[in-house]
Amino acid sequence: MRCFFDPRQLEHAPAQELHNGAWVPYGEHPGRPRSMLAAIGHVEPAHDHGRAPLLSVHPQPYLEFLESAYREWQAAGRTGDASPYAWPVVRRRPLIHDRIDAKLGLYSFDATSPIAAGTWDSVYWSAQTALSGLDAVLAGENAAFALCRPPGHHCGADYLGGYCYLNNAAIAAETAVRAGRRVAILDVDYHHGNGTQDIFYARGDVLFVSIHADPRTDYPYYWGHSDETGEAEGEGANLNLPLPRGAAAADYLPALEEALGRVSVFGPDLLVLSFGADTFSGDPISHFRLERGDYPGLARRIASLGVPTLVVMEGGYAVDALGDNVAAFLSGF
Ligand code: Q9C
Ligand code: ZN
Repeated sequence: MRCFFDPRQLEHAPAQELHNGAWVPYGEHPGRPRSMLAAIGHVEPAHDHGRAPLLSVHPQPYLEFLESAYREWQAAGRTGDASPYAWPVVRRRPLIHDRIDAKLGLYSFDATSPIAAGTWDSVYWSAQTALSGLDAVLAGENAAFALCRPPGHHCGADYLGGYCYLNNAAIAAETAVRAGRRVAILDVDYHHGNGTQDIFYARGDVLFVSIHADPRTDYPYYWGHSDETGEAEGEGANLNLPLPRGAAAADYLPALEEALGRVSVFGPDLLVLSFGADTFSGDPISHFRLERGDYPGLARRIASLGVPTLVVMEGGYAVDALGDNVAAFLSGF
């Protein structure tokens, strides 16, 4: 399978201070892509598609914020990485904010996604990697793998969160729609893809289906419930299939059958698959029990739809096992 990755995606490297004053890499760190690169072997660099496809999902002021946030944080005399800590809660009146501290809260929904010196370059090239993988599928490949990192499915059109800054899967999906494709998105990361859901929630022309840990117990808590079915034109084009903690392959497969059934009825000619390997039993922040040996079969079942598929990398934090788990999954295509 053709795989895409750009070395600039390694530059995002936030650091976290422990209670004893030591600094450690932040939870989503460059060791993740390094593990995947070691297992996959051959990757092709991304082509630069410019900002237009990013702007098809994210508003210009949000992109300007992402690009300038670290510089503004430093200019305000702050040290370390820029990270939100105060939010305009619901029903606050809209204000024009200049202060970086206020903008960080305005453009985020949680505090898990610091902006470091290399963040903009990394998220820009992560999105370009998704677009480069899409090119391969549009050109006739049955499947391609976009090794996107940082991941994307938690961020919405104008907010970051959950280690995500630009929604790579949404950017690829919207670009495919504008190329005339009928697009479904299937999200099999452990966590609900709240940002992707939000971006397409009122759209009937793009189907979003997600299998994930029940948000009553797991992040992102406020989205991913089974009664979220879409709104307006998008009513019925959103399907959430939450599973309880502890779910293993035997529990996962029926949900996958239901998801694929809905995808089939929708009749896409292109599938964007948001793939997270944090469903693995050994994942340090997640609670499903999929094993490496389960991944090829899951992928084969998805591939059996016969729909050209762009696999977009999302989460997965068992770093030593990550590369081999991803390679196992890709082997099923
Ligand atoms: N104790 C993705 O998988 N919560 N993002 C961290 C850790 C945030 C996961 C709490 C999890 C975000 C793309
Ligand atoms: Zn995840």
